Formats: sequence, structure tokens, C-alpha cells
Amino acid sequence: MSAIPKPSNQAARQSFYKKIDEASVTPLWEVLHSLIPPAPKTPCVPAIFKWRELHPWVMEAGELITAKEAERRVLVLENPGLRGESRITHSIYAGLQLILPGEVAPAHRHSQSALRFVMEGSGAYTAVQGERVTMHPGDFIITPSWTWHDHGNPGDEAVIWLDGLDVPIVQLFDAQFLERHDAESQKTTRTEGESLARFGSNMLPLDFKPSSRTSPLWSYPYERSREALAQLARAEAPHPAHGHKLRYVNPATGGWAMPTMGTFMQMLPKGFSGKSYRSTDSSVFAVVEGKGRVTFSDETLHFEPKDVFVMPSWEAYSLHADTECVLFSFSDRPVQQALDLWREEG
Ligand code: GTQ
Repeated sequence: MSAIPKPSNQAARQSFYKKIDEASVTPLWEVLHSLIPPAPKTPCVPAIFKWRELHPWVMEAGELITAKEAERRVLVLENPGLRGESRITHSIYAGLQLILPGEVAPAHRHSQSALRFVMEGSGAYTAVQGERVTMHPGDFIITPSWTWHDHGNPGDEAVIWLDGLDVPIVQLFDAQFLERHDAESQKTTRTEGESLARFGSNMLPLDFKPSSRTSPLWSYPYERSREALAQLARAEAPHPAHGHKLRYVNPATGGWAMPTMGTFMQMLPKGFSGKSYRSTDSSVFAVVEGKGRVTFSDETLHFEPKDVFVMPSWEAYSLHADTECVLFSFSDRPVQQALDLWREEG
């Protein structure tokens, strides 16, 4: 019969841990409760990035480095709980990218998928698969995984957009690849608007077979999204937590527009006071229109147009609109749902 070990035998334990540590072996019982907690435990904290503060810094970056030299002139928005990790949530990277008139951000491709949400200015383009799309505020544009893309600005306004990339997800799987194009800009092989005509009219080419999970429609103009929400707001009562909220879809499958990031747009009527809600996907919100507040525990963040705020996994929050508000948001929800992990409450 073996003796029952004395729980107070700390010294013996420590020397045991030290011995096995040299062979990269470690006792589970010392970490079990942080490894498998009863509910989500994330280093991601609620945060807001105020446009008023960020905008001058983005413009200042424009005086310090060219888009060409930087390859991508971006100020990364780091979650205060994840400093130094180039991410806004545990699973998502976000940054503000600036292209000045006359500039080009050279063509490259990577396994990370990117979304662009246009914050300010018109007239810049992003080119994907031989087609340029001109950007306007509020447009949601996709750069699918492993597609050549370059950005340029033939117009006369500085253009700034919010980049959202699945960098940390791809990093988790160690599946990163990057290639630089020989040419600065890719050849234009399609006329602007082709993808919208082909896939954005509730119709599909007869013989279309999806070759990836990413939407073949990679530009979702704000005009259309906003009009849909405005009409819904006239037609139906708002959802108690989300107001009028739609998700962007891949028109060929009805699934998410991007395989790794879910994207949404919602309208909160003036005076809307949302019920508390939480879900396991930490979410990034970009304010398109209106002023309002997001409340969580006993704190309040006030938001205005072009502010970006983050609500971490399983943090209960509620949205309040002082004026009519339009919010764009994105998260890793498609990944969680594909893995049967996603939960919501409220
Ligand atoms: O525009 O391709 O914010 O490659 C980070 C990495 C943007 C881009 C980012 C990128 C890009």
C-alpha cells in the first residue's frame, strides 16, 4: 500500500517540478484551472480608440514614411490587454491604413485574409484579382486569402480605412505565407464593377462553382447596406439587443462573406437602449454614423463616428444610441461556429 502524500510537502513538490522541468515536463495540477476555466478568460479588455485622437497620428505617419517604403502604412490598434502582440482581440488584427493622393501600396499576397472598412475619403482603390474597386466611406471590401492585392490613390483626397486581418488565427496554425509581386501594381484585367454585376445582383453566372469559401463578391458598398438597414428600421421593431442588424454573406453559399471573420452592420434607432448581450466572439466595432454609448459592468464608453471599440469574449454589454447610429462590426464567429464553440447569451 502506498502512503498518502502529505499536502504540505511543498519542498518535495518543488524539487520534483524542477527535475521534470529540465525535460520540458510540467504538472497539470498547477495550471489546470487557468487552462480549463469555467468560463472564457481572455487578456482582451474592453477598449475604445477615438478617431479624434487617432486621425492626426495617421496623418502624421503620412509625413514620416511613404506607402511604398512602408509597404503598408498602417497604425496598428493594439488591445491594451495585448500590448506588443499586434492584435485588437486575441484572434484578430486591426489597423488604420492611409493612402495619400498619388501613392501606391505595392502588390503582394498572403495567406491571411483581410477586410477593409473605409473610414474617410474617397477615390483610392484596392485591386484584387485584376479588378480595381474605388473606395467610399462605409464600404466593406474583402481581400481573400492568397490573392494579389495592391492599393493606390489616383484621387485628390487622403483615404483611410480600417484593416481587419485574421493574422493571429493564421499564426495559431503556423500557416503563414507571403509573396511580393514583381510589378508594383497588378495588371487590370477586369473593368470596375464586374464582380458586383456578376455576384451582387441576387444572381449568379450559370456555371459558377465556388473555388474558395470567400465571397466572390468582394465589395459591399455602403449605399446598399445602409439603404437595407434604413428600410428595415421603418418596417420592423428593433431586436432588443442589436437594433437592426444584418450580416454580410457570400451570395454563392449564403455563408459568411469570409471564412475566418464574420462581418455585420447594424442600425440603432435614436434613443435605442439595448438589452445586455454577450457572446464568445470578441468583437470589433467601427462607428459609421451617430453618437452613442456602450455600457458593460459599471462602465460606459461614449462613441462618435469613426471611433473603433472592442468588446471581449463573454463580456456582457449593451448599446445605447443618442442619435441614430450605424455600426460595422467583425469577429472570429465563423471559426468558432465551424468548430462548434460559439455561444451567446442575452
Ligand atoms: O493591405 O495587405 O493592415 O498585408 C496589414 C498587413 C494591411 C494589406 C495590414 C497587410 C495589409
